[in-house]
Amino acid sequence: MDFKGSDTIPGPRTEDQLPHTAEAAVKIVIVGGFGVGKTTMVGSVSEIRPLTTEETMTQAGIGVDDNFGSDTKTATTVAMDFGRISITDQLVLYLFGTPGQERFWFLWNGLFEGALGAVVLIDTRRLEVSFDVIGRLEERGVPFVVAVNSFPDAPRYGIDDLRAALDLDEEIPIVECDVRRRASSRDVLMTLMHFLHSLAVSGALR
Ligand SMILES: Nc1nc2c(ncn2[C@@H]2O[C@H](COP(=O)(O)OP(=O)(O)OP(=O)(O)O)[C@@H](O)[C@H]2O)c(=O)[nH]1
Ligand SMILES: [Mg+2]
Repeated sequence: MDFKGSDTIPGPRTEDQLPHTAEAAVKIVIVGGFGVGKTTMVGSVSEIRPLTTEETMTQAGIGVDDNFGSDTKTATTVAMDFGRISITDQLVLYLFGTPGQERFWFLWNGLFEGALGAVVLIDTRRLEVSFDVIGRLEERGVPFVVAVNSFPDAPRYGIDDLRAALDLDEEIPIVECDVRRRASSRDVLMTLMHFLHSLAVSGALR
């Protein structure tokens, strides 16, 4: 078949192409309850235009969906967010943000598949959601760090109090962040990478 006359299918945009020096790619999931800032984090840190699957929150969701903060929030993730960040010239992270609404949590198992590690985003106004989230990661054996996304009106707790409230082992890093800021989101990912590295060195990484 002669395709000479056909329109050329555009290739990937230059900024979307992997650096030719990239040697390793790692899958990381960003997980947490409804509206904690997962999509915002993937968007702020991604070096490619992030893929999002957000749908407008409508009246139909009232009584079905979580509605915390919905006076300011108009969209919610229904499948996943996807982004990419190069940590070094050789190491690239692929970021998968999970949906926060409980009715979509069944999708998490697929998203956890092959993940080397996770960021658990936490809003201290709704700590209770984090118990389920952390429980699921522990069940799957996915190592994680906890990042507290500091909303202005959220109660502030010391790291030790948070560790106790979430029943986290001593070695699991807990950091504060503002996911709207690229540098802050990047710091969280660096914390996770250092944690994964320490697990690998100690032989604890499965
Ligand atoms: N003030 C403040 N607002 C934030 C912060 N992080 C996120 N937001 C806002 O909070 C809202 C929730 O962010 P999303 O990124 O949609 O949260 P999500 O976790 O992806 O939500 P779901 O996909 O619905 O679970 C957005 O309107 C953000 O702009 C923060 O650190 N401070
Ligand atoms: Mg989202």
